[in-house]
Formats: sequence, C-alpha cells, structure tokens
Amino acid sequence: MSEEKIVKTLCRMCDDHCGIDVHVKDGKVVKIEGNREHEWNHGRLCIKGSHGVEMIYAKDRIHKPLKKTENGFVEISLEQALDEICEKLGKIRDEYGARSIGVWKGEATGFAQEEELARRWIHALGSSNYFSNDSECSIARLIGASLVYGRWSAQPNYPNSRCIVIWGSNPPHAHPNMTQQINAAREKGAKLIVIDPRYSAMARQADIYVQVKPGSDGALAHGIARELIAHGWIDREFIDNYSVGYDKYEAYVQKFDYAYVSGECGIDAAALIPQIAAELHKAAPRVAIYVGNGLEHHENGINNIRAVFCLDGLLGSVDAEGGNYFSVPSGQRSLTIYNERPLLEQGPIGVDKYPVLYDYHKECHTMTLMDAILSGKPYPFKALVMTAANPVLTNPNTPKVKKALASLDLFVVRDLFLTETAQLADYVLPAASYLERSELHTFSGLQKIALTSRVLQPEPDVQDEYQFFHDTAHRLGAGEWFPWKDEDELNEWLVEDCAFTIEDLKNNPSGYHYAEHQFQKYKANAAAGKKPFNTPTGKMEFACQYLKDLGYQELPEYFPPRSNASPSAEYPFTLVTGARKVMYYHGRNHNLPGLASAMPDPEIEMNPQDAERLHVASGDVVRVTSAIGSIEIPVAVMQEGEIGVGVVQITHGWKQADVNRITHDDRFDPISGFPLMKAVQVKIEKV
Ligand SMILES: Nc1nc2c(c(=O)[nH]1)N[C@H]1C(S)=C(S)[C@@H](COP(=O)(O)OP(=O)(O)OC[C@H]3O[C@@H](n4cnc5c(=O)[nH]c(N)nc54)[C@H](O)[C@@H]3O)O[C@H]1N2
Ligand SMILES: Nc1nc2c(c(=O)[nH]1)N[C@H]1C(S)=C(S)[C@@H](COP(=O)(O)OP(=O)(O)OC[C@H]3O[C@@H](n4cnc5c(=O)[nH]c(N)nc54)[C@H](O)[C@@H]3O)O[C@H]1N2
Ligand code: SF4
Ligand SMILES: [Mo]
Repeated sequence: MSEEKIVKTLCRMCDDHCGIDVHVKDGKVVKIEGNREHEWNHGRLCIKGSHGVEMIYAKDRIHKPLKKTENGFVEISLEQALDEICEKLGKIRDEYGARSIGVWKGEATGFAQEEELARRWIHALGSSNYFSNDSECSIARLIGASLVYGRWSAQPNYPNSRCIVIWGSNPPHAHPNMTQQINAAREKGAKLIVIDPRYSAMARQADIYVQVKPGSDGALAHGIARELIAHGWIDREFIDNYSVGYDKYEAYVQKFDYAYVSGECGIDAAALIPQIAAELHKAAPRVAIYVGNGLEHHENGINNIRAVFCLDGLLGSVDAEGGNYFSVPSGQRSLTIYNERPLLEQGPIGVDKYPVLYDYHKECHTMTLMDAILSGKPYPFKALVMTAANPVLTNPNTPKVKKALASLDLFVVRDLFLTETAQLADYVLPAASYLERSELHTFSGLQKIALTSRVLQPEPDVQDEYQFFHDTAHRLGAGEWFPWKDEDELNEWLVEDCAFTIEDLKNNPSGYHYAEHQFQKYKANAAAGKKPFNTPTGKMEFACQYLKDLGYQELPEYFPPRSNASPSAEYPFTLVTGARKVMYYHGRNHNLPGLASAMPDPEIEMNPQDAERLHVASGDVVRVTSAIGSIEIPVAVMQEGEIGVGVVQITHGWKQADVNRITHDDRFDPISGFPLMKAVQVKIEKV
C-alpha cells in the first residue's frame, strides 16, 4: 500500500476552473478537495467539483474505441479505429473536397488551447469548417462587447466595484466563484442590481430586483440611459474624447420614456428607473455590469447586449477599476493558422448568413450545418469529427439534429460516455478526462496562469485532445502542423514567448501571477499615439458603421421580442429555457447518481396564477408545444413573484423531457446567429 499523495490541479467539471487538491492512493483518485491556497476559490468547491471522482470512475465510461456495425457497437483497437477513420476521411476529401469535412468542439474541453487545436486541425486538413457550442454560448455577448468597445472578454472588476449589475445571469448556479466575489464586494458596501424574469438565487440577494419580460432588456437599458442623460449623470470627458456616435444615440434613447419601458418590460419603470440610475451614478465609474445567457438567446440579442454595454460608456466604467476591466494577456502563443491558411474562399458554413459571427469569432454556424447536411447545399457536407459535445441535447430542434447527424457518411465522436449524440456515430473514441490531461489555463480577471497536472495516466486506448489531432493529422498528410510529440512539448511551445516558463508554472500550481492590473489603458494608448480602443474607429462606438455597412442597425436599436410584438393566441406562454441547476452541466451528470439524486426529475417552472388557470398542481404532467414540436414534463408551481405570469422555464439537458425538441432552429438573432431559446412561444395543456 502506497502513501496517499495530493496533486494540485484545476477542476474542469465546469468552466470555472477551481483550484483542487486531488488525493491519489495506489494510482487511484480517492478524493477531491478545494485548494485553500488558490486565490480563485479559496478552498471552496461546488457539488460537481467533488463528484469529479464519480465521473472519472463511472461504470458507463467508455474505455475502448467503438465501431458501429449491423449488430450495434463493437470494441476495436485504437490503431484500427484511427486507421479506418483516416482512410474514410481521406476518401471523402478526395471525392467531395476538403470542405465536406468539419470539426466540432463542445463545452467540455474549454475555450483555449483545446479549441485552438480543433481549429488548427481542420485548417491543416484544408477545410475552414470549424463548429462549436459557441454558436449558442457566450459569444454573442463577447461580440457585443467587441462591437461597442473592441474588447473580446471584459471582466467585471468586482473586488473594487461599488455597484454590480447582474443582467440575465444567475451566478450562484452558474458561476460559483463570481458569486463569492460579488458577496465580498457587497460586504464592503457595493449595491447589487439583478435583472431577470425569474426571482433567481442571485435576485434574492439584490438591493434592486427588476423582473423584466424575456427579451425586453434593450428597452430597459435605453430607459436607464435616458434617465442618466437627463440628470447629466454621464462621463462627458470619456464621451467627448473616446467615443463616436453619442449624439445620435442620445437622440435615439429619448423614445424610451417610463410609459414605453413599462409596457415593454412589464415593470413599473417610473419607480425603478430613477432608483437604478441613482445607484449607478453614485457608484460610477465603479460599476460592474455582467451580461449572461439571458440576453443572448433572443432574436434581438446583440442589439440588447450593445444597449447594455453602452451604459459602461455613459458611466465611464469601461476598463475602469471596479468597472468592466480589460485584463492583460499572458502572451501565450496561439495555435490557430488563419493567417497561414485563411480558406475563406471555401465558403465556411453560415458565413454568408452570419458574417459577423465569422468575422469576430471564425465560427461556422451549427444550426445552418444541419440544413447543409440534409440538403447538400451550398455544397455536400459528409464527415464530422466531434469532441466534448452533445448537440442532440443542446442544439435547438433535436429531431432535425438527429436526422442530420445520422445521415453523415462519417461521424466520429470523442466523449467519456456513449451519449445521445455518440449513439449516432460510426466511431466513438474514448477521450481523456481533465485529470488525464495537462493544459494551460488563464484566470484573466486575476491575471494568473496555471498548468494543469496529468494526475492520472490515460488508459492505453484513451487519448487526450492533442494526441488525437496529432495522430490523425499525421495519417492524413498534415503532420507538419502537429510537430510536437505530446501535450508536454506543446505546452512548452505555447509559453515560449512569455515572460515565464513551464518550470515557473510547475512551481506555482495554484497559479502564476504574470502581470499587475492596469486600468483605463485607452488613456495610455492615446498618449502613445495608438488606437485607444480596438474598434474600427479606435473609439468606443455608440453607433457602429461596421454593422451599418453590413445592412444592420448602426445604433443598438430595440426591437420588441415576438412575444411582445405579436402575442400568439395559439401559443400564449413565453418559455425561457436553460436556467442552470448547480448539479447539472447541460447534458452532463445525469448519469452520476451522486449528482442526479439531488434533482431526479425535470420540471417546468410556473407561476401559481397560470397553474390555477391550467388546473395543475406541482407534479402534474403538462404537454408543452411550440411551432417546432411537443414535450411532456411535470409542473413545479413557484411562489407568487418567483416567475412572471405567462412566463415558464425549463432547463435543458434532460433526455426524458428534452426542451430542445421544441426550441427554434429557424428564428435567430440576425447579427450573431444565436437561436431563440429564451422567449419561445408555446401552449401548455394538462395531460
Ligand atoms: N451548474 C451549471 N453551471 C453552468 C452551466 C451549466 O450547465 N450548469 N453552463 C455554463 C455555461 S456554458 C454558460 S454559457 C453559463 C451561463 O451562465 P448564466 O448566463 O449565468 O446562465 P443562467 O444561470 O442560466 O442564468 C441566466 C439567467 O437569465 C435569465 N433570463 C432568461 N431570459 C432572460 C431575458 O430575456 N432577460 C434577462 N434579463 N434575463 C433572462 C434566466 O432566468 C436565468 O436566471 O453557465 C455556465 N455554468
Ligand atoms: N435550450 C437550451 N439549450 C442550450 C442552452 C440553453 O440555455 N438553453 N445553453 C447552450 C450553451 S450556453 C452551451 S455552452 C451548450 C453546451 O453544449 P454541449 O457542449 O454540446 O454540452 P454538454 O452536454 O456539456 O456536452 C459535453 C460533452 O463532453 C463530454 N465530456 C466531458 N468531459 C470531457 C473531456 O474531458 N473530453 C471530451 N472529449 N469530452 C468530454 C461530456 O460527457 C458531454 O457529453 O448548450 C446550449 N444549449
Ligand atoms: S465551480 Fe464546481 S464544477 Fe466548477 S470548477 Fe469549481 S468546483 Fe469545479
Ligand atoms: Mo455556454
């Protein structure tokens, strides 16, 4: 019997990346605890983090490559699987061209080097068709921030904030460490404003809670802007020197008086807006506004998000201490090869419909892909390699997703489990979990970087992301792009231009602090003769010529959501989907009893007045129908005020009541291409 040892690394049961102490005995993980020395989580873990052990050793984990035959899946060797997959990919490439092949990265491996590896791989093979969960995850708000102030990922600087606005996000369920930072700031006196159609866990702690109708956030943002402007509570110095389009914007927001905002948002704007504006003014520029998924999954998503980010400009909180901070990058090298091989001439799927998504994120559009597979237009799309995703449960219009993926000539899925999506694959490859890989992670808000430890060696047929892309690229004649022997060599290369080394990272398993915070860098940029902001004009853009040139609105114009503009007699309820539950992660963890036992059944959250009208009580089953389809699901009647009248909520990821069977893959935000998932018009009947 060997001694129990502790290996410090990061949790990746969610994207929060908490510092963890992994207890290992006789080559097995026996326990996962929080790392108390880690500045991010200070030893805290959520329920998913400690259950990492259960996932790693789950009974249904796949250990061998699976090949689909007439008699179902059979186990084959890794060598055979890779040889056969590459032979088929090669043939498809010869027959239909490289662009008939694509790669798709899901949420489970992260947004840094694993994402870039997938991008590199597909471009190395000569195709530009890179897809990911990002077509419906957080990218809309990042594009929104980029359009307004040229910054991909602004980080609310909560520790120094005096007023925090959580807009369409529920950190206690979705972002545990952000919640701790918010709590700490509140202990120092910061005010909290929460804007959400549900009285969420975060809303319960708010000084001001605004129960908006889904999709009406742009109207509220403009109403707040109008109030700030009317009082002169705006940062004139910032606006005059560092922004464009202010006058047009000021004229536009005048329409958003209390009456209009009250009608659109379903709130008492005359009471709430003066309160909100006064709090923002008292705290400015130390106002940290965080936008979540709640604003993204709408047909008017980007413009509503732009409307919110314009408030940062009015308040001068852009890149300010306690405001929305632009963190300093670590200098890590990029793996993408867009400069070397742009491949734009190939017509990446969806680029014609959603040029902004491609321009800002080089992302093809997953929902357009389903149509392309099924129709063969604009060109035949035949083979897809997918890693760390489960779109059968996570993309809208499940029946179409299944039909499309099942009709591919070659579909390869890398996962830990035989998911609903993997079941459609021709080959399923067992993937290394986060404890079986080593990769870099940047905590941008803290300006720290860490190298994760390969706590366990993967089993012989289980590959990490790099090894898979390396081995297949070499078989397909693209080995020159994957010269590194393994992940460790790759990690060395990634930090070669940095002011620190891999040794520094190994010596600092709780994170290496690579830079001090620098606020309001636009001033230093201007003084040095550089563009203050990374936008086309170099300024913060209340009005955006780039969007105008593409035929979109120059100003962040508000368009009422369909549920306001054209209420439907047939589908009278507004369905919000995807509100996070602590124990689940999209389609994940439903197979882990330790987590699933905490919430075994799906539910539709409903206001008591609606429940009474429908003659249903908690536990009764209802049929929920949209223009796309129907599902049946038990009711959970909320307390009065916990959710608006006429609004219902269903969390995605449940195969027995998969809400994405009824979400739309035909209604999108025209700028980002994000699907309508948060104001779906539905009817509800008792079963
Ligand atoms: N436990 C757990 N944590 C997760 C995830 C998970 O699946 N499980 N997923 C992770 C991922 S990939 C992401 S992108 C993040 C998302 O993180 P968040 O954006 O924080 O997601 P939610 O917790 O669903 O919070 C969204 C909130 O928006 C509200 N909302 C819905 N529609 C509207 C609207 O029209 N206007 C406004 N103002 N609010 C609205 C919902 O009621 C909900 O409370 O969470 C991450 N964290
Ligand atoms: N209706 C509705 N639908 C939504 C949303 C919503 O709010 N409403 N939210 C959307 C959002 S924000 C997102 S991000 C997407 C997420 O969409 P997906 O990325 O498709 O979601 P997951 O279910 O998390 O799929 C991750 C898969 O990776 C596997 N996995 C776990 N660890 C590893 C690993 O280390 N390596 C590999 N290779 N695989 C691993 C898991 O078993 C799981 O099957 O869902 C979207 N879908
Ligand atoms: S919040 Fe939970 S799941 Fe996410 S990294 Fe931390 S411990 Fe892991
Ligand atoms: Mo996401």
